Amino acid sequence: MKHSFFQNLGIDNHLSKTASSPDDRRKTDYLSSVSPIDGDVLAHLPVTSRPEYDHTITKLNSSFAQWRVFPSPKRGEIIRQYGLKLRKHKIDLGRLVSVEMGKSLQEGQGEVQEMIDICDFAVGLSRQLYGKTIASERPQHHMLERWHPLGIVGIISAFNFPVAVWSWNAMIALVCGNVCLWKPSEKTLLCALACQQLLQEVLDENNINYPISAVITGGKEAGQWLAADPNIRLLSATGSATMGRNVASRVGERLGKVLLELSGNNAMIITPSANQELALTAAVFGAVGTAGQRCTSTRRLIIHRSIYKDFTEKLKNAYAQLRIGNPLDKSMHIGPLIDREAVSSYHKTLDAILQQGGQFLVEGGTINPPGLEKGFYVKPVIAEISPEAEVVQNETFAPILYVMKYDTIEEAIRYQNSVNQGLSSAIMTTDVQESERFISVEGSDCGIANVNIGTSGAEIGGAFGGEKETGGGRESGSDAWKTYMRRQTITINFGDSVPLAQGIKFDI
Ligand code: UN1
Repeated sequence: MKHSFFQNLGIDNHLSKTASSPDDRRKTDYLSSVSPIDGDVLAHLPVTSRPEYDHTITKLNSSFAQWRVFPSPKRGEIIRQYGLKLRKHKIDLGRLVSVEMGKSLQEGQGEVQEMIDICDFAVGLSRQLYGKTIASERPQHHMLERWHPLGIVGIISAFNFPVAVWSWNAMIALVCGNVCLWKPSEKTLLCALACQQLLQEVLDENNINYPISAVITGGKEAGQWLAADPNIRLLSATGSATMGRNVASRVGERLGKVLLELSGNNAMIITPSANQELALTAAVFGAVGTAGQRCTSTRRLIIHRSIYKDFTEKLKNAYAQLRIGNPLDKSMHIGPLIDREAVSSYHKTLDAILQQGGQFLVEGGTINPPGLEKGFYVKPVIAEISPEAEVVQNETFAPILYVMKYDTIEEAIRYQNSVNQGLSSAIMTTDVQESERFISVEGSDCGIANVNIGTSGAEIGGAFGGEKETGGGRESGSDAWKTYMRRQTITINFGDSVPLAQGIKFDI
């Protein structure tokens, strides 16, 4: 595959490393970037060595000393320019996301739009890192709460949102005055190098000659370096619950800070009063969009018994219209899964569905679109199954949708909350009591609870993340920025004595 956008994004020099001599190859480990569209190897990229990692940490620590004193609105100005750079390269970067990750062109560009949006948010935030003044109980004293940056923020990102999720973390962390070290998924390295390159261009244009962001390439081991390293003052990790557990326990050993955005197992409740057309579109996009590889993908539909038959028929018809194939072809709805391993876990889940008493309303299987036989394409599946079945409790990153019946709203909410994950949830209803119930304390236990929209496709303005095995972290908008800063409580005495709090007397 020849792609001019490699050049436009300034990453063709990385590609030239693919041509390194066999001797060079032996000296260094390489990771391959493979397009899931057709199995084409796009690049072989050298893995960061431990000495290189240590060197990067030293450099970032010294950058931090400079960046933290660069006034935050000025930091915002750098991010503003990065947003402009992204606007300029939206088509190219979106295309790279599609080629390397396999999502549709529209969704690839949507991801870049999400980056642009978070840049805009971060620019505003750079003038709004507000602290507090607090009344002191002591005479002639006052208290302040201030926010300071942490230092190096480590970011481990997943393949499914190879650019947006990094930017949620990095743009906020940077305006807060941190510097960032990014370990992208080893499956989407070119995307990371392109984002980094565009940021570097902005720094060069502003004569900022120290790195505020760096990328390391590697697998699990590199992730463990970050987790074990006390220089990483916050480690934000997006991925599976298994990865999150590994990372959190290592960071926990050193009593460091983590921000986790892990598995989702998102459900939509479809009530008798729902607008069924709206519910159908939201459910189908939620389940098959990005080939079911979003943390927010709809995995479960909890449908009221009275409309179950009718609605599942509509679903079956809708699934029959879906076109699976090259995501660069605008007429396709569904692109490939990320790799062979993903295809095999899809198949394992299909076997488990049958073993656990489920039955398929829409059957699965692999497909080989002509000319793309080395890609990783599968059919989206609908399975009718008990909400208690074990397979339903786990997230499979594939377009597999479970459908189940409910009788009362209490029961529906109980099913919705019965899994170990707690990222996103939705209810389709025009009944105000039901919707209020769903968003009340007795309702959804997820970080995201939507009414009459699907489980995926969150805007950047809200805090993004979830409860339980989803990890509890919040990224992106609202006041998620506070996680990237340390809070300092300050008490100032402008009097001539030292009165103690709680009325304690201490005379000398
Ligand atoms: C993810 O899958 O990790 O809400 C992020 C959404 C997107 C982000 C998903 N804005 O679906």
